[in-house]
Amino acid sequence: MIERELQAITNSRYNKGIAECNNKELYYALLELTKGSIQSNKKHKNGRKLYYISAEFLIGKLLSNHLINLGLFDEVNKILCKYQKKLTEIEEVEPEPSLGNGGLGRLAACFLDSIATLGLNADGIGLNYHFGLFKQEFDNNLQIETINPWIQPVSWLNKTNRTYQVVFKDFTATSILYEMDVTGYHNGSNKLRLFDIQTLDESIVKNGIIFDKEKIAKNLTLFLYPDDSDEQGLLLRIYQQYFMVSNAAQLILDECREESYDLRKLHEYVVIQINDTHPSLIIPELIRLLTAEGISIDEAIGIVSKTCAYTNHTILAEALEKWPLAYLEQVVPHLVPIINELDARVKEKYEDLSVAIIDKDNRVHMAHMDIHYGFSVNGVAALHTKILKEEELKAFYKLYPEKFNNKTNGITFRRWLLHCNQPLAQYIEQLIGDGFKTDAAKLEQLLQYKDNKEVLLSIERIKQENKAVLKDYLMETQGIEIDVNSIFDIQIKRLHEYKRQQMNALYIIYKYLEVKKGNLPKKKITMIFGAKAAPAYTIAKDIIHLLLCLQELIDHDPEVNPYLKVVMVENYNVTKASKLIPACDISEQISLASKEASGTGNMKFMLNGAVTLGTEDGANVEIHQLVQDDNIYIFGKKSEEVIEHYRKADYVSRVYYEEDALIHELVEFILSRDMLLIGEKRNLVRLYNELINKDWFMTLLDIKDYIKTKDQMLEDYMDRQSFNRKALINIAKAGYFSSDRTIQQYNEDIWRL
Ligand code: CRA
Repeated sequence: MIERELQAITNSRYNKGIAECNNKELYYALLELTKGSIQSNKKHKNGRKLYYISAEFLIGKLLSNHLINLGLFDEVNKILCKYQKKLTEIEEVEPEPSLGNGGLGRLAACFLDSIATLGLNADGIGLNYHFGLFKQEFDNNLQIETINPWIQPVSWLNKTNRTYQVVFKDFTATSILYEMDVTGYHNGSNKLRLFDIQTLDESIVKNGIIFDKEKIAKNLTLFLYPDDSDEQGLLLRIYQQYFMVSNAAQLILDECREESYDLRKLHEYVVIQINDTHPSLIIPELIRLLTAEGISIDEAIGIVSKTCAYTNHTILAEALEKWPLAYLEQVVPHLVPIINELDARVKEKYEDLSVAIIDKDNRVHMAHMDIHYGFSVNGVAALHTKILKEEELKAFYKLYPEKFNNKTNGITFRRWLLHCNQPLAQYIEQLIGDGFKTDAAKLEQLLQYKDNKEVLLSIERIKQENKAVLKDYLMETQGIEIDVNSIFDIQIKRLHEYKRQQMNALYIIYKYLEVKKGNLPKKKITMIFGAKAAPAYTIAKDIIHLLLCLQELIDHDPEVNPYLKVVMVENYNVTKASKLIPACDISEQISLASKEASGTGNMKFMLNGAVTLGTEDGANVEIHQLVQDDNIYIFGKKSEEVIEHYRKADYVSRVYYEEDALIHELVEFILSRDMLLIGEKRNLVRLYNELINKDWFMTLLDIKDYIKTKDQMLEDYMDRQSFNRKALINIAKAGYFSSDRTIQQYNEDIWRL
């Protein structure tokens, strides 16, 4: 049946049969086939509708994802096999959408998958960035940014007729709506709705990612998170945010009108989840639009406050958006009176100025607006929500204890197990049946095999297969040779000082020096990194430089390279994550306690049988509770202690550097002769100084415990059976981190769809 359909498509498109088509032709044929199946699989949804508004949706490639969700994956695979074609090779043709940056965007994508799977009435709303997040290349051991074009004439995007006018102070933009289908696992579909500006001009981008930031009509939807290190960049971000939410608000109200809903009862029909503060301007925009309908400002504020809910994803001060009122005045002056009114009401009611929306420097605190004028505030892991309540947002928690709730993040098991690790998924199915595919908690049934030698050995063999696949992939994509008989230690995530890739780099230096001294590891270690640094984040780029220099140093040192290998994966993205995670032994989750709101990579690794090396931070805390001490390696200072250091401002990294001989040696190595021969002096010196004089994220505080714990872990790895047992227990306990569970909780406590 499917075969005949596919045959018909290749015939009409290319005038040839499946067998004669190349991978590219087959990709487009499958795209057409899949789109057709989604259409026939749509289900009518009613009831209250959720709009999940987010600046990012890091959805990854979609072909296999849709095939799995539609229940067509195995059949299509079989058909392709028959003609000696491979789906994995066909998939290579598909460009990965560049609509996200990191965890927040990937979370939004996992959520859309679970929302559709649970059959909830909901759409995602965002922007259709043409180049999205930059593409990373390495040149001379430095990160270079180039454009990441991903939109093709035929793709998963469907152009609609919907268009809106978005009024800015200096011009009026005309939008156009694109949509992508979001399929649920064996259950209907929803939509991801992406707004674009009609006047966009891709040709204004020159020299990598440089463009004229003032030509808003031409640049508005070019990039996700354009450089905001200058005033023009900041203004552009406000233009983008308002464009996103004004379109969203108009769309939401239109859909209500289409159903003849009474806008005065908006909250009965609609709930809006504000994903971090990028979409926060939806609050004043909706109030503005409702008052334009003749609703009083009092009533409009009341309606919106019952409709909007806010998710906080970070406590890092620099990520909590505060827009100067003067900038809003320049871009969207019509929102300013409303924001002033919202602020005045807060100031009238509460004396505590720390909860004001507009501060004494005339900056608008977006999160404060969300909390006062939304009905729910949630953090993304238990520890994170606790810190919000007790520290960061304490003053707000006192005012509105009932609004605060925790929703520990989750991941979709369709992509992060069924698709990325088919051998493991099939093996689990053999052991416990396929119930875990719809009820992730069933993975616990694996525990009955935790002492079964044969099962443990099979788990090890599957990892070994996955390592071989990764080896081929790295050879093909970067010409890098890795040893499948080494221990794979992986840290993949955005580059940020709080995530402490620099601490891992110091570990590399430590191991390098150990080998030089003749203290050889029992087994070779391959340390793999993948990370993009924000283009204007200098120290993050210096850390990438350090890692690339260490990679080169070790590659060229015959004394060390039999024992140690460093690999920096270029342009880390969802596609690469899905090759790296199934092959991993040690999952590095080493952020400074209190700083990583949740992390979701930690969950993906666990699900694929990697053991976590981590701090008591974010969702690591919950992983620890689930797997217990024996099956995780925890090190470093706890969040209370870290917070205390910040409060007292008493952490001085130089003291650690001066008083500890080992720390001294490791840090000094950054400026050693060998390193200066390979690297750029300017970058290395800057990073060295940062570590000694600032070290805001306390690398030197935790480095010794980190080294000790990691060495213990490497030692324990040698007892294969016992380490495989840890892997199995991690898989068995990962069910809690299914985004299906997270979404069920959002729906029960917040959305009530
Ligand atoms: N960077 C957090 O730092 C968290 C994700 C998703 C982040 C992660 O710890 O897992 O959100 N925060 O909740 C963020 O983007 C703006 O803040 C992230 O992705």
